[in-house]
Amino acid sequence: MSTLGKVIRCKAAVLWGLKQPFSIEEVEVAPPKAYEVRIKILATGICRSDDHAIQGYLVAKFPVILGHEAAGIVESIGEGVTTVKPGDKVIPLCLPQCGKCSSCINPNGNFCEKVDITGKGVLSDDTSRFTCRGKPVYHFLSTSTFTEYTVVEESSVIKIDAAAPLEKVCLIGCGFSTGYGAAVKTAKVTPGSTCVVFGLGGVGLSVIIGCKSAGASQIIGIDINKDKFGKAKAVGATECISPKDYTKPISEVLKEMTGNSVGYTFEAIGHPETLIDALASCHVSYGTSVIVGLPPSSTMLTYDPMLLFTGRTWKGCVFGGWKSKEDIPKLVSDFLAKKFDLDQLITHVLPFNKIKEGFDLLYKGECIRTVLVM
Ligand code: COD
Ligand code: ZN
Ligand code: ZN
Repeated sequence: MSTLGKVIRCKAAVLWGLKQPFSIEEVEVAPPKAYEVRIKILATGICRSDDHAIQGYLVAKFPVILGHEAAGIVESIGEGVTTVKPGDKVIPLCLPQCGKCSSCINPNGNFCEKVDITGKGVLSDDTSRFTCRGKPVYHFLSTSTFTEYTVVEESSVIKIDAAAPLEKVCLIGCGFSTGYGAAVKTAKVTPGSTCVVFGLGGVGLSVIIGCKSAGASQIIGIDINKDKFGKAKAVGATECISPKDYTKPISEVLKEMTGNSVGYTFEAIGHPETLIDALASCHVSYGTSVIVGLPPSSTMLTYDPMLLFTGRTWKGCVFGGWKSKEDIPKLVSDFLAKKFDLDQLITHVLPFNKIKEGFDLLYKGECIRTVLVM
């Protein structure tokens, strides 16, 4: 029976309030309005930012359906939609590309002003497409993928190659692209260079994959959890160290280890102290440090301006610096052409209704990426 134009009843993981457990509920998903797309989600990764919303570090409106790193198939489209059609394989975009705002029209910007970073939780007509037990349930990062069906705006979805395995390329929707792009797109790591990556979670490992593919000759991974070292070396780190093993500042340790040649550092933890450590660790005059992790909102940094005065470059990037609509299909093609491997990042695959176990793995530091399959 066709679902076209009808409300779909399906399973979703609803979070009723801050720091609450997920509740698998039956929700109603309204048909897409004009310029909207309803997607059947088939695979969704668990990203640290979903937990940031649970803990309140990232603002969300409750009750909410979290999840933003996913892949699926278009079920139906609203009036005026031209870039996708029912049956297309797609990736929802937690960073939209509207094509019209000041970031979108500049070749160097990607922070589209349609991004829902302030947690409005609604689509452009200021309403939600989800209801549960008679109450509206809000959207998250314009995507909401911890559900069998979701509705997004056309600016928040892109068609990908029909040959793409959805349970793998879902990582291109956030974690992989964020880290890989920080190295190859934002820092533009040069061949033969020395790189240091702070934080060896899924994002940090993706930075390492980017540094390696850009031809870096020395890649040092840093983490306080030594269990992360094996995987980091498997994806390309040449050495790994824990700051806990040293009494002197990590910048001094790195200077000695590399003969004072650190060209690039990346912070993929999201802590104020390690952001400054990463800045201080790149070369005094030609080093570049890239901010990938984001500390909890309202955090302020204090640092010695001398760190920048001497010539260092301090850069940030969202989603690796990629323009999402333009670049995601290319990243999927590069994956299909075996230019990088995503298998090493996927440590666990669980059925969707085991979402709580997936988050437990994240809290215990036992996974790189858990992918939930519907
Ligand atoms: N020193 C060294 N390593 C540390 C320290 C420390 N003081 N504290 C924690 N770590 C390590 C942990 O042991 C862990 O291995 C790693 O840092 C962090 O990994 P994960 O698995 O928790 O997180 P990731 O890789 O999934 O995500 C990291 C981000 C930095 C991207 C994330 O936390 C974040 O800040 N997100 C918001 C910013 C963003 O752009 N996100 C992408 C869009 S959702
Ligand atoms: Zn994410
Ligand atoms: Zn835009």
